[in-house]
Order: sequence, then C-alpha cells, then structure tokens
Amino acid sequence: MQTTAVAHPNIALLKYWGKQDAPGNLPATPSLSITLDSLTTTTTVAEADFDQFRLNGQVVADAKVLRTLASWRRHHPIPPLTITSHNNFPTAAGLASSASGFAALATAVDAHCGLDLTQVERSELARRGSASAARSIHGGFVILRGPDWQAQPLLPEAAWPLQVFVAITAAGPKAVSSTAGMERSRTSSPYFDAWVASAEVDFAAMRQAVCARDFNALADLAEASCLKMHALMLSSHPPLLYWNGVTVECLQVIRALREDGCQVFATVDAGPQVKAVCKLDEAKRVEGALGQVAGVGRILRAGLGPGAALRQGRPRSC
Ligand code: 2P0
Repeated sequence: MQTTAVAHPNIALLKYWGKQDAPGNLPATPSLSITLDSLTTTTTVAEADFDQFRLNGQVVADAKVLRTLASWRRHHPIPPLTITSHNNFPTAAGLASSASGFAALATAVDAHCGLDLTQVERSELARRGSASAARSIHGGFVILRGPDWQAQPLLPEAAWPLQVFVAITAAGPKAVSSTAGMERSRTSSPYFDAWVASAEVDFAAMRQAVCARDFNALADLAEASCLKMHALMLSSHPPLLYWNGVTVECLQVIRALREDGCQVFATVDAGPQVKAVCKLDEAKRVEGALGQVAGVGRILRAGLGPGAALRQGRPRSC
C-alpha cells in the first residue's frame, strides 16, 4: 500500500536567505512567495524495512531527507519508508526542488501515517525539511513569517493570475547548496544584520502591494529584494555568485522591457535561472524577448498553482 502526493515549487518574491542560530530550521527573515502550477514533484511513500529515497529513478543517500525524517519521528509515529520522488523540472538548480520535494513528502507522510495534521501543521513539518517547503503547502501567494514560522495563504491563485517564465541558462546542480550558502552569509557577510533588520519593513510593503494587486509596486519590491539578497551573497566569504553571463543578459532584457512599459519583473534564486513574472497580456512579449537571448536553453512556462495535495491517499495506515 502506498500514498502519493503532488506539490509544486514556489518562487520567493520577498526572499528568505539565512537562518536563526537556533534548532528547528527557522528563517531569520520573513518571505512571500508564489506557488507555480506546471512544475511538479510527485512523491510516493510506502512502508519498508528501512528508509530508502529514490529521486528521478536513482537511489540517493540524501542526508537532508534522512535528517528530516529523524526530526519528524521525534514528534510523530512514522515507520521506515520507501520514498519515490520525481521532478518534471531540473533538480537542485535554483528551481526550488527542495520546496516542492519536502511539501510533497510531508503531505504524503501525513496521509499515509494518519497524522491528521492541519494544513498549518503540515507546513511546519515541511519547513523542518526546507524552510521554503512550508510555502509550497499552500497555493497562490503565500507568506512565511515568525513568530511561529508556519506558512499562511495570502491570496489564492485565481485571485490575481500572473504568468511566470523560467529561463534555463545552465543545466546541472549548483555548486553551493542553499543551506550551506545561507550559513556562509550569516557567519561571514558584514551586511547580514542589515538584511535582517530591513526585512520586516520590506515584507509589510510587499504584503500591501499583493493585497492591493498593485503590479508596479510588487515589481519594484520583488526586484529590490532579489538584488539585495544577491548583494548579501556576493558579500559573503568566500563570495557566493550563483549567476552566469546569460543570467545577467536576461536581467538586462527584462529591465529594458520594463523601461518600455511592459508589466514584468525578474527574480533569481540560488542558481543561474531567471524567472520573469508578468501580467497575462504581456506573456507573448516576455517569452519572445527571453527566447532571443543567446544561451537561454529552455523556457519553462507556469501560472500560479495550488498547494500540495494527495493524488491517491490511504490515511491511517501506520
Ligand atoms: C527563498 N531560497 O525564499 C530563497 C531565495 C533560495 C533563494 O529558500 O536550508 O531550500 O532547506 O531551508 O528553502 C532555498 O533554500 O533552504 C530558498 P533550507 P531552502 O525561496
């Protein structure tokens, strides 16, 4: 008997980068994200004699998955599991595969083991795996902030439809994981305290822009948050530079479109891919412009999507 859950990655418009110096995988700053629709992680769990994790067809010794299962078992009765997970998009390349991965895993384990968690409790379970995963439990616009650090929905996906294009500028996994990079920034960047100190004001402004569906305000705030995070990364020691030349080229193209009145903005996470977010009626123009950039391999297209959900469930089996 097995249970399958599906979750989608999310893109932070207000970025989380850095953790509190405390247990529980607690972010140092609040964040605000959009959950995507067409990118998916599908995860199936089944009881087994020992834990085994298969990702995209390969058995993987993933320390983060094993550590997360151990932390969940301190609070919940979870037997040894075979976990089979598949991403329909590049893994560990700055496309939030750990967000959708741990959201799908938390959802599957909750149902399979009959934990009977609320959506908010499930987001806390997911957060222990990857903080951004807490946000993928919900659809649409989502916030994650203290003091409880359980993600909450802000606006459902249908309330403000937007189009997202992901320009793939390089294949393969990133050189420094987000978890390691964040710790490097916390312990070595002279700007880390300023990043944390300014986060609540930035968060309040972005929440207001989303609630007002003010695209231009959201665009300004999202680009500022993205570039502030990358400045923090660059100021870490050794420096974290997740971009390549094509990343910069895409950013320049989006900037030129914006200056020409196009309602679009760009954001980049811990990897070289560029995400362009635009109004639906700008989609053709944005996709066409990104497609002209030399070095852009593929362009993934997504709308705003739902939170993590079961595909087939068998609650209360443990
Ligand atoms: C975010 N990122 O808010 C930021 C922006 C990447 C850049 O959250 O250590 O996989 O597992 O909590 O959530 C990626 O980091 O890190 C991330 P952990 P996670 O989406």
